This record gives sequence, structure tokens and C-alpha cells, in this order.
Amino acid sequence: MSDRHYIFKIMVLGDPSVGKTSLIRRFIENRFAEDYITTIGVDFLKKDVVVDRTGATLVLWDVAGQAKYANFKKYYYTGANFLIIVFDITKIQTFQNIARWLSDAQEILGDPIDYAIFANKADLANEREVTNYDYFQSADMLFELIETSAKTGHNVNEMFTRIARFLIQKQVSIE
Ligand code: G3D
Ligand code: MG
Repeated sequence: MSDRHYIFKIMVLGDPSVGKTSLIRRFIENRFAEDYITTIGVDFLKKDVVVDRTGATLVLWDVAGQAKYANFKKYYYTGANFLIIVFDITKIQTFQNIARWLSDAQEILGDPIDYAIFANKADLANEREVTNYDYFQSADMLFELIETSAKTGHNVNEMFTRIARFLIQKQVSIE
């Protein structure tokens, strides 16, 4: 076990109801709660992970509706290490808004930031509206767009772990 411990701030962004809170809950508590997710009033949740024998605390910011208040934006985004942009495969509009979430964040942060895109609600394949995301898979992306389901847990731990590994390796490489 390395004696280093890192803390990373990860913003979870995307349109309302795409499953941001559910994904965070799935990762942190390994459960899917249908009942109370919309009433959680917290801004962030933390989870300690160990990847490649190095420990890190992932601080997941669930910005809910607050992100739309311009005055708070800078506060929310400041110090972010990574963005997760979530859309819902059953709602094409949420997919079309990815670019706006990205440009918004870039504009506030000033510098480019690493990100991943989660195509959530993959369990609802028969209601799928988003059928083609070649653009996001062929573009020069660090993380390919990946399908997740907060409901079944599909790819959720895998993706958060991949992101943690990426952030740790990046940090180690600049020290
Ligand atoms: P948000 O935090 O992005 O606003 P939530 O989204 O996590 O509150 O989820 C919005 C709704 O989508 C919730 O249903 C939740 O149960 C559902 N949901 C989230 N992720 C998934 C998923 O992967 N699969 C399916 N089938 N549903 C999901 P309600 O009914 O409470 O609106
Ligand atoms: Mg939410």
C-alpha cells in the first residue's frame, strides 16, 4: 500500500432525471433506491477507494438543480478534477445537451478538464431513443462513452474505478 492518499473532486452533471443521484447511490451504497432519491439535500458524497495499492477519496458532487444558478456555478466547479456527464438513453434531448454541459463547465473552469460520458438507463433498451453515438466513440476521447444502469449496477463500479485509476495515475505522473 502506498503512503499517498489522494482526494479528487468529481462533478456529476447532466439534465434532470437522467440518473445522476441514482448512479452515485449505486456506487456508494451499492443499491438502487426508487423512493427517496429526489429528496436528498446533499451536495456531495464521498467514497474511499484503493486502486493499484493507492488510496483515494472520491468526492462526488451531485449538483442537482443548483448548477443552473449562475452565481453558484463557479463555486461548484472550482477545484474539479473530473466531470461525469450523464444522459438517459431513452431521452434524446438529454443526449443532445451533453455538449452544452461540457462547454458550460469548460467556460467556468477556464482550462480543459477530463471527462467521461455515461449513457444511463441501459436496462431500458426497449425504450431507447438514442441509437447512434458514434461521434462520442470515434472522437479523440480519453474515455469512450459507456452504457450504465444505476438500476442493475451495470458498469457502475467499473467506470468509477476506471476513473479513479486514471486520476491516481495522472497525479502520480506529475509528482
Ligand atoms: P437525477 O439525479 O439525474 O435527477 P435520479 O436522476 O437519480 O433522481 O433518477 C431519476 C429517475 O430515473 C428515478 O425514477 C430513478 O429511479 C430513475 N433511474 C435512474 N437511473 C436509472 C437506471 O439506470 N434505470 C432505470 N430504469 N431507471 C433509472 P423516478 O421514477 O423516481 O423519477
Ligand atoms: Mg438528483
